[in-house]
Amino acid sequence: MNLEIIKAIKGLLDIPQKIVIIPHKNPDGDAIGSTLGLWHFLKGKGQDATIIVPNDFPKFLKWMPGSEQIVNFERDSSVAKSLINKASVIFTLDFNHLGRIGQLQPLLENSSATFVMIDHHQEPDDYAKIMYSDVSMSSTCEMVFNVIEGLDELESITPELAISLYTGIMTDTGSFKYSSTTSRTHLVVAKLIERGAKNTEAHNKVYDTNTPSRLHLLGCALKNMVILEEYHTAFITLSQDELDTYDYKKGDTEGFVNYGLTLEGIVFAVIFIENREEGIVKISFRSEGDFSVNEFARAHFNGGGHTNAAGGRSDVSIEETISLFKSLLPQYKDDLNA
Ligand SMILES: [Mn+2]
Repeated sequence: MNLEIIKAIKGLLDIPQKIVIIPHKNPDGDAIGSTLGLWHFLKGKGQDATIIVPNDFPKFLKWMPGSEQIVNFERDSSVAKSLINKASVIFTLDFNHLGRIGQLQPLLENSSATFVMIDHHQEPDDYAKIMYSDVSMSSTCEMVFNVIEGLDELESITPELAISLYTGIMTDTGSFKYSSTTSRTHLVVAKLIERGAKNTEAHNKVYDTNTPSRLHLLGCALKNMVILEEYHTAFITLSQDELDTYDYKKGDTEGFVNYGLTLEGIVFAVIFIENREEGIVKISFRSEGDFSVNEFARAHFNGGGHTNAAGGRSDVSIEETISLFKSLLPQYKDDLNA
Protein backbone atom coordinates (compact mmCIF):
# COMPACT_ATOMS: atom_id res chain seq x y z
CA MET A 1 0.00 0.00 0.00
CA ASN A 2 0.87 3.68 -0.36
CA LEU A 3 3.92 4.61 1.73
CA GLU A 4 2.75 8.18 2.20
CA ILE A 5 -0.35 6.92 4.00
CA ILE A 6 1.73 4.67 6.24
CA LYS A 7 4.11 7.52 6.99
CA ALA A 8 1.22 9.82 7.88
CA ILE A 9 -0.40 7.24 10.16
CA LYS A 10 2.95 6.51 11.79
CA GLY A 11 3.44 10.23 12.40
CA LEU A 12 0.08 10.40 14.17
CA LEU A 13 0.72 7.36 16.34
CA ASP A 14 4.25 8.34 17.34
CA ILE A 15 2.76 10.59 20.01
CA PRO A 16 -0.02 9.84 22.52
CA GLN A 17 -3.43 10.70 21.07
CA LYS A 18 -7.03 10.60 22.17
CA ILE A 19 -8.50 8.34 19.52
CA VAL A 20 -12.06 7.56 18.55
CA ILE A 21 -12.86 4.83 16.03
CA ILE A 22 -16.22 4.92 14.24
CA PRO A 23 -17.86 2.44 11.83
CA HIS A 24 -21.04 3.02 9.78
CA LYS A 25 -24.57 2.85 11.12
CA ASN A 26 -26.05 -0.67 11.41
CA PRO A 27 -22.53 -2.06 11.69
CA ASP A 28 -21.87 -5.43 10.05
CA GLY A 29 -19.10 -7.97 10.59
CA ASP A 30 -16.51 -5.97 8.67
CA ALA A 31 -17.42 -2.74 10.49
CA ILE A 32 -17.17 -4.32 13.93
CA GLY A 33 -14.20 -6.55 13.03
CA SER A 34 -12.14 -3.70 11.56
CA THR A 35 -12.84 -1.25 14.40
CA LEU A 36 -12.03 -3.93 17.00
CA GLY A 37 -8.91 -4.99 15.11
CA LEU A 38 -7.65 -1.43 14.98
CA TRP A 39 -8.68 -0.85 18.60
CA HIS A 40 -6.68 -3.88 19.82
CA PHE A 41 -3.72 -2.64 17.81
CA LEU A 42 -3.89 0.92 19.20
CA LYS A 43 -4.38 -0.29 22.78
CA GLY A 44 -1.32 -2.50 22.30
CA LYS A 45 0.61 0.64 21.32
CA GLY A 46 -0.48 2.28 24.57
CA GLN A 47 -2.86 4.68 22.84
CA ASP A 48 -6.09 5.94 24.43
CA ALA A 49 -8.72 4.60 22.03
CA THR A 50 -12.47 4.01 22.10
CA ILE A 51 -14.90 2.62 19.52
CA ILE A 52 -18.20 4.45 19.12
CA VAL A 53 -20.95 2.81 17.05
CA PRO A 54 -23.82 5.01 15.74
CA ASN A 55 -26.31 2.33 16.85
CA ASP A 56 -26.41 -1.25 18.10
CA PHE A 57 -24.95 -4.23 16.24
CA PRO A 58 -26.27 -7.80 15.90
CA LYS A 59 -25.95 -10.36 18.67
CA PHE A 60 -23.98 -12.72 16.42
CA LEU A 61 -21.05 -10.27 16.63
CA LYS A 62 -21.18 -9.67 20.38
CA TRP A 63 -18.83 -12.55 21.26
CA MET A 64 -15.93 -10.71 19.65
CA PRO A 65 -13.17 -9.83 22.14
CA GLY A 66 -13.47 -6.19 23.20
CA SER A 67 -17.01 -5.77 21.83
CA GLU A 68 -18.37 -5.28 25.36
CA GLN A 69 -16.32 -2.05 25.60
CA ILE A 70 -17.82 -0.48 22.48
CA VAL A 71 -19.79 2.70 23.21
CA ASN A 72 -23.22 2.76 21.58
CA PHE A 73 -24.11 6.35 20.69
CA GLU A 74 -27.86 5.65 20.79
CA ARG A 75 -27.60 4.34 24.34
CA ASP A 76 -24.77 6.49 25.78
CA SER A 77 -24.87 9.67 23.75
CA SER A 78 -23.35 11.94 26.41
CA VAL A 79 -20.35 9.63 26.87
CA ALA A 80 -19.94 9.45 23.08
CA LYS A 81 -20.24 13.22 22.67
CA SER A 82 -17.60 13.95 25.26
CA LEU A 83 -15.20 11.39 23.72
CA ILE A 84 -15.65 12.94 20.28
CA ASN A 85 -15.18 16.47 21.61
CA LYS A 86 -11.91 15.48 23.25
CA ALA A 87 -10.63 13.37 20.36
CA SER A 88 -7.40 14.39 18.64
CA VAL A 89 -7.68 11.63 16.02
CA ILE A 90 -10.83 10.05 14.57
CA PHE A 91 -10.61 6.89 12.47
CA THR A 92 -13.67 6.28 10.28
CA LEU A 93 -13.84 2.68 9.10
CA ASP A 94 -15.87 0.85 6.45
CA PHE A 95 -17.69 3.93 5.12
CA ASN A 96 -16.69 7.01 3.17
CA HIS A 97 -19.21 9.78 3.61
CA LEU A 98 -20.44 11.20 6.89
CA GLY A 99 -24.07 10.63 5.91
CA ARG A 100 -23.49 6.95 6.80
CA ILE A 101 -23.26 7.53 10.55
CA GLY A 102 -26.72 8.88 11.34
CA GLN A 103 -26.93 11.27 14.28
CA LEU A 104 -23.15 11.23 14.73
CA GLN A 105 -22.73 13.25 11.54
CA PRO A 106 -22.97 16.79 13.04
CA LEU A 107 -20.60 15.85 15.86
CA LEU A 108 -17.94 14.75 13.40
CA GLU A 109 -18.51 17.70 11.13
CA ASN A 110 -17.79 20.03 14.06
CA SER A 111 -14.75 18.12 15.29
CA SER A 112 -11.25 19.52 14.86
CA ALA A 113 -9.63 16.08 15.18
CA THR A 114 -7.42 14.66 12.44
CA PHE A 115 -9.56 12.26 10.40
CA VAL A 116 -8.27 8.99 9.00
CA MET A 117 -10.48 7.06 6.57
CA ILE A 118 -9.92 3.36 5.94
CA ASP A 119 -12.53 2.07 3.52
CA HIS A 120 -13.25 0.02 0.40
CA HIS A 121 -16.53 1.55 -0.88
CA GLN A 122 -16.88 3.51 -4.10
CA GLU A 123 -16.82 7.30 -4.50
CA PRO A 124 -15.30 8.51 -1.24
CA ASP A 125 -15.94 12.01 0.10
CA ASP A 126 -12.86 14.00 1.03
CA TYR A 127 -13.46 14.76 4.72
CA ALA A 128 -10.36 12.87 5.90
CA LYS A 129 -6.83 14.25 6.07
CA ILE A 130 -5.43 10.74 5.72
CA MET A 131 -7.39 8.70 3.24
CA TYR A 132 -6.78 5.01 2.63
CA SER A 133 -9.53 4.21 0.14
CA ASP A 134 -9.29 1.18 -2.15
CA VAL A 135 -12.33 -0.36 -3.84
CA SER A 136 -10.35 -3.43 -4.89
CA MET A 137 -10.10 -4.58 -1.27
CA SER A 138 -12.20 -7.49 0.00
CA SER A 139 -12.92 -5.74 3.26
CA THR A 140 -11.88 -2.93 5.57
CA CYS A 141 -10.40 -5.65 7.81
CA GLU A 142 -7.93 -6.59 5.08
CA MET A 143 -6.97 -2.90 4.87
CA VAL A 144 -6.40 -2.65 8.64
CA PHE A 145 -4.10 -5.65 8.27
CA ASN A 146 -2.25 -3.78 5.50
CA VAL A 147 -1.80 -0.78 7.77
CA ILE A 148 -0.40 -2.94 10.58
CA GLU A 149 1.90 -4.68 8.11
CA GLY A 150 2.93 -1.32 6.61
CA LEU A 151 3.86 -0.13 10.09
CA ASP A 152 6.00 -3.27 10.40
CA GLU A 153 3.97 -4.40 13.41
CA LEU A 154 2.78 -7.88 12.38
CA GLU A 155 4.43 -9.30 15.49
CA SER A 156 2.06 -7.26 17.65
CA ILE A 157 -1.00 -9.11 16.31
CA THR A 158 -2.60 -10.89 19.27
CA PRO A 159 -5.18 -13.71 18.94
CA GLU A 160 -7.89 -11.14 19.86
CA LEU A 161 -6.79 -8.79 17.09
CA ALA A 162 -6.43 -11.69 14.64
CA ILE A 163 -9.93 -13.06 15.23
CA SER A 164 -11.44 -9.58 14.84
CA LEU A 165 -9.92 -9.07 11.40
CA TYR A 166 -10.56 -12.69 10.39
CA THR A 167 -14.26 -12.37 11.19
CA GLY A 168 -14.70 -9.18 9.14
CA ILE A 169 -12.91 -10.64 6.12
CA MET A 170 -15.01 -13.80 6.43
CA THR A 171 -18.35 -11.93 6.54
CA ASP A 172 -17.52 -9.34 3.85
CA THR A 173 -16.34 -12.01 1.39
CA GLY A 174 -19.29 -14.36 2.01
CA SER A 175 -16.79 -16.80 3.54
CA PHE A 176 -14.15 -16.18 0.86
CA LYS A 177 -16.37 -16.73 -2.17
CA TYR A 178 -17.09 -13.23 -3.56
CA SER A 179 -15.04 -11.95 -6.49
CA SER A 180 -13.30 -9.44 -4.20
CA THR A 181 -11.50 -12.40 -2.58
CA THR A 182 -7.96 -12.43 -3.96
CA SER A 183 -4.92 -14.60 -3.38
CA ARG A 184 -3.72 -11.75 -1.18
CA THR A 185 -6.92 -12.05 0.91
CA HIS A 186 -6.07 -15.71 1.54
CA LEU A 187 -2.49 -14.80 2.44
CA VAL A 188 -3.78 -12.27 4.96
CA VAL A 189 -6.18 -14.82 6.42
CA ALA A 190 -3.37 -17.39 6.62
CA LYS A 191 -1.29 -14.89 8.56
CA LEU A 192 -4.22 -14.19 10.91
CA ILE A 193 -4.67 -17.91 11.62
CA GLU A 194 -0.93 -18.14 12.27
CA ARG A 195 -1.31 -15.28 14.74
CA GLY A 196 -4.01 -17.16 16.65
CA ALA A 197 -7.36 -16.53 14.91
CA LYS A 198 -9.57 -19.56 15.63
CA ASN A 199 -11.25 -19.77 12.24
CA THR A 200 -13.73 -22.58 12.96
CA GLU A 201 -14.89 -20.76 16.06
CA ALA A 202 -15.56 -17.59 14.07
CA HIS A 203 -17.70 -19.52 11.55
CA ASN A 204 -19.68 -21.27 14.28
CA LYS A 205 -20.29 -18.12 16.28
CA VAL A 206 -21.39 -16.02 13.32
CA TYR A 207 -23.30 -18.52 11.20
CA ASP A 208 -24.59 -21.24 13.52
CA THR A 209 -26.75 -18.88 15.54
CA ASN A 210 -30.18 -19.56 14.09
CA THR A 211 -33.27 -19.46 16.25
CA PRO A 212 -36.49 -21.26 15.30
CA SER A 213 -38.18 -17.89 14.66
CA ARG A 214 -35.40 -16.78 12.32
CA LEU A 215 -35.67 -19.97 10.28
CA HIS A 216 -39.44 -19.48 10.10
CA LEU A 217 -38.88 -15.89 8.96
CA LEU A 218 -36.50 -17.21 6.29
CA GLY A 219 -39.21 -19.64 5.22
CA CYS A 220 -41.63 -16.75 4.89
CA ALA A 221 -39.09 -14.70 2.90
CA LEU A 222 -38.40 -17.56 0.48
CA LYS A 223 -42.12 -18.16 0.01
CA ASN A 224 -42.52 -14.49 -0.88
CA MET A 225 -39.75 -14.60 -3.48
CA VAL A 226 -40.78 -13.37 -6.92
CA ILE A 227 -38.74 -14.48 -9.93
CA LEU A 228 -38.69 -12.28 -13.03
CA GLU A 229 -36.97 -14.55 -15.52
CA GLU A 230 -37.12 -11.97 -18.29
CA TYR A 231 -34.82 -9.72 -16.22
CA HIS A 232 -32.78 -12.49 -14.55
CA THR A 233 -34.01 -10.98 -11.31
CA ALA A 234 -35.40 -12.36 -8.07
CA PHE A 235 -36.78 -10.25 -5.25
CA ILE A 236 -38.08 -10.89 -1.75
CA THR A 237 -40.43 -8.77 0.33
CA LEU A 238 -40.95 -8.80 4.08
CA SER A 239 -43.70 -6.64 5.55
CA GLN A 240 -43.66 -5.32 9.10
CA ASP A 241 -46.56 -7.66 9.93
CA GLU A 242 -44.53 -10.65 8.74
CA LEU A 243 -41.51 -9.50 10.75
CA ASP A 244 -43.72 -9.19 13.83
CA THR A 245 -45.28 -12.62 13.28
CA TYR A 246 -41.84 -14.24 13.35
CA ASP A 247 -40.53 -12.19 16.27
CA TYR A 248 -37.94 -10.33 14.16
CA LYS A 249 -34.74 -9.28 15.90
CA LYS A 250 -31.97 -7.10 14.51
CA GLY A 251 -29.74 -9.10 12.20
CA ASP A 252 -32.33 -11.81 11.52
CA THR A 253 -32.62 -10.99 7.80
CA GLU A 254 -28.84 -10.97 7.28
CA GLY A 255 -28.02 -13.02 4.19
CA PHE A 256 -31.63 -13.57 3.04
CA VAL A 257 -31.04 -11.51 -0.12
CA ASN A 258 -28.32 -13.90 -1.29
CA TYR A 259 -30.76 -16.80 -1.81
CA GLY A 260 -32.02 -15.22 -5.04
CA LEU A 261 -28.57 -15.46 -6.58
CA THR A 262 -28.37 -19.20 -5.89
CA LEU A 263 -31.00 -19.71 -8.61
CA GLU A 264 -29.56 -20.62 -11.97
CA GLY A 265 -29.77 -17.72 -14.42
CA ILE A 266 -30.46 -15.07 -11.76
CA VAL A 267 -27.91 -12.24 -11.69
CA PHE A 268 -29.83 -9.62 -9.70
CA ALA A 269 -31.35 -10.27 -6.27
CA VAL A 270 -33.13 -7.80 -4.02
CA ILE A 271 -34.86 -7.82 -0.65
CA PHE A 272 -37.34 -5.16 0.47
CA ILE A 273 -37.93 -4.94 4.21
CA GLU A 274 -40.61 -2.70 5.63
CA ASN A 275 -39.71 -0.64 8.71
CA ARG A 276 -42.92 0.92 9.97
CA GLU A 277 -41.28 2.73 12.86
CA GLU A 278 -38.89 4.65 10.59
CA GLY A 279 -41.50 4.89 7.82
CA ILE A 280 -39.12 3.47 5.26
CA VAL A 281 -38.44 0.34 3.23
CA LYS A 282 -34.88 -0.93 3.66
CA ILE A 283 -33.47 -2.50 0.53
CA SER A 284 -30.48 -4.75 -0.13
CA PHE A 285 -29.20 -5.43 -3.62
CA ARG A 286 -26.89 -8.19 -4.80
CA SER A 287 -25.63 -9.09 -8.26
CA GLU A 288 -23.38 -11.50 -10.08
CA GLY A 289 -21.06 -10.32 -12.84
CA ASP A 290 -20.94 -6.80 -14.27
CA PHE A 291 -24.36 -5.46 -13.33
CA SER A 292 -23.58 -2.67 -10.85
CA VAL A 293 -26.02 -2.60 -7.96
CA ASN A 294 -24.00 0.32 -6.59
CA GLU A 295 -25.07 2.43 -9.58
CA PHE A 296 -28.63 1.11 -9.46
CA ALA A 297 -29.00 1.90 -5.75
CA ARG A 298 -27.44 5.33 -6.14
CA ALA A 299 -29.61 6.24 -9.11
CA HIS A 300 -32.97 5.14 -7.70
CA PHE A 301 -32.93 4.24 -4.01
CA ASN A 302 -30.78 6.74 -2.05
CA GLY A 303 -28.05 4.20 -1.51
CA GLY A 304 -24.88 2.69 -2.86
CA GLY A 305 -22.09 0.32 -1.94
CA HIS A 306 -20.13 -2.02 -4.15
CA THR A 307 -20.59 -3.34 -7.68
CA ASN A 308 -22.10 -6.61 -6.44
CA ALA A 309 -23.54 -5.58 -3.07
CA ALA A 310 -25.32 -2.39 -2.14
CA GLY A 311 -28.01 -1.01 0.10
CA GLY A 312 -30.72 1.58 -0.30
CA ARG A 313 -34.02 2.86 1.04
CA SER A 314 -37.37 4.12 -0.04
CA ASP A 315 -39.73 6.52 1.71
CA VAL A 316 -42.94 5.32 0.07
CA SER A 317 -44.97 2.23 0.96
CA ILE A 318 -43.62 -1.24 0.27
CA GLU A 319 -46.22 -1.73 -2.50
CA GLU A 320 -45.23 1.53 -4.20
CA THR A 321 -41.56 0.66 -3.78
CA ILE A 322 -42.06 -2.67 -5.56
CA SER A 323 -43.99 -1.02 -8.40
CA LEU A 324 -41.24 1.55 -8.83
CA PHE A 325 -38.62 -1.20 -8.79
CA LYS A 326 -40.46 -3.23 -11.44
CA SER A 327 -40.95 -0.15 -13.61
CA LEU A 328 -37.18 0.44 -13.63
CA LEU A 329 -36.20 -3.02 -14.88
CA PRO A 330 -37.00 -2.61 -18.61
CA GLN A 331 -34.31 0.06 -19.02
CA TYR A 332 -31.76 -2.38 -17.56
CA LYS A 333 -32.85 -5.36 -19.64
CA ASP A 334 -29.73 -5.42 -21.83
CA ASP A 335 -27.37 -5.10 -18.83
CA LEU A 336 -29.21 -7.87 -17.02
CA ASN A 337 -29.02 -10.10 -20.09
CA ALA A 338 -25.32 -9.51 -20.68
MN1 LIG B 1 -16.88 -3.70 4.40
